[in-house]
Amino acid sequence: RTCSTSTPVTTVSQYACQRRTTTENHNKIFTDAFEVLAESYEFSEMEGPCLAFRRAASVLKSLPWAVRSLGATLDLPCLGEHTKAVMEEVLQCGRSFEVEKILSDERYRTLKLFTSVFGVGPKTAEKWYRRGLRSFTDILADRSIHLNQMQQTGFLHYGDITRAVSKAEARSLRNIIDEAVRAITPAAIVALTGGFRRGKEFGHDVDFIVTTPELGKEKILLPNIINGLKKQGILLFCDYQASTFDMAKLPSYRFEAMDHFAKCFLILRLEASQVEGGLHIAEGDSRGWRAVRVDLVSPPVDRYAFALLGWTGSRQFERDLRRFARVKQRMILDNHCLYDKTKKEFLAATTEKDIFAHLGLEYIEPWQRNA
Ligand code: 8DG
Ligand code: MN
Ligand code: MN
Repeated sequence: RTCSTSTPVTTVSQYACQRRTTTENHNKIFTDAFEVLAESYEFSEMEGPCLAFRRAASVLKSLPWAVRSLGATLDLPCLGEHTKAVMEEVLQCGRSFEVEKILSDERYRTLKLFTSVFGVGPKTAEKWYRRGLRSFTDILADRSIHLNQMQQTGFLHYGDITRAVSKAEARSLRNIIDEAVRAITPAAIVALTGGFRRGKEFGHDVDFIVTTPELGKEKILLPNIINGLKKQGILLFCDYQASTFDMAKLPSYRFEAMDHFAKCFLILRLEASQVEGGLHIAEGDSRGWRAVRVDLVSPPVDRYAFALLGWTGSRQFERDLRRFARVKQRMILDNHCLYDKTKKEFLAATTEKDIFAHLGLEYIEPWQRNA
């Protein structure tokens, strides 16, 4: 390439938190391929290449145009040799042979299948694969395998849980959670978060933050909501994790660490009659209900902005927010707080805008965080 002395009109940042990424993806043929490669590296516990492909996918997702030649990618960050080789294949043949090879690989297919069950992570999937198991029938027929409660529920509601949740279903669930919360304390705060807050049409679950304006009162919230849902007869599964949050033990230096707020991972029974336009279920399925995954997290209200920012995602956006904070600002950001290592102090925030401002970042709207 001939070297140009003029700076490009638009530079794309290597940080997702400095890009605006809507749900409109003009480069799906590439990003789908990268996602397969990233997942395959994840199954092999090769974090470096996995992250490299996730970053590359994220950069392409942020572009308001479709890449039509490798030449068009010269000014883009995070695209390495391997990434470009895959793109070249896709540009020339419409598909990547490396990706096709992975998609037909027995180990990849099996791990993908096993991890699609709620409660089965890569470690368990790997263990089952090494035992020679290849299908759900193999697993369920193997009497030496003990399935925990989460996995049993995962198999029981497999079809429903692997089917995407629609926006209409998310709205209906919001009403259900709203009602359950209001019955406990009318002043409670309920906020939709996760992918639906980012404007996605479909999700694998629905995520909510619930808290109370009065600090400390949020403690009674989740146990009572769970009870209320149980009484309504719509609680199919509940994994409740009590709070381990302790302001004195912050900040956490662990990257991608789970947060310490009280939370629960639920499976709820959603009635068709409660969903405008009906359920998003398989054609020909005449049941009047479906099972759906719902996550509730309950931070103390003074941690609300951090929890909201952390749970809105996307995962790649979160990763880069933290990386940006660490590398560019010498700050530590997590779901609980923001710590300035230079000033040796916590930075207060009541809104997401406060946090972006502390980080020296332009505010990015939730629907622009689909990195
Ligand atoms: P989807 O459900 O539509 O597929 O996408 P999503 O809403 O972006 O993904 P998610 O898996 O529901 O996660 C939403 C955000 O929550 C994501 O940015 C990661 C964040 N998150 C935490 N802590 C935890 C946790 O303990 N478990 C899970 N599952 N997600 C968490 O900050
Ligand atoms: Mn979600
Ligand atoms: Mn979730």
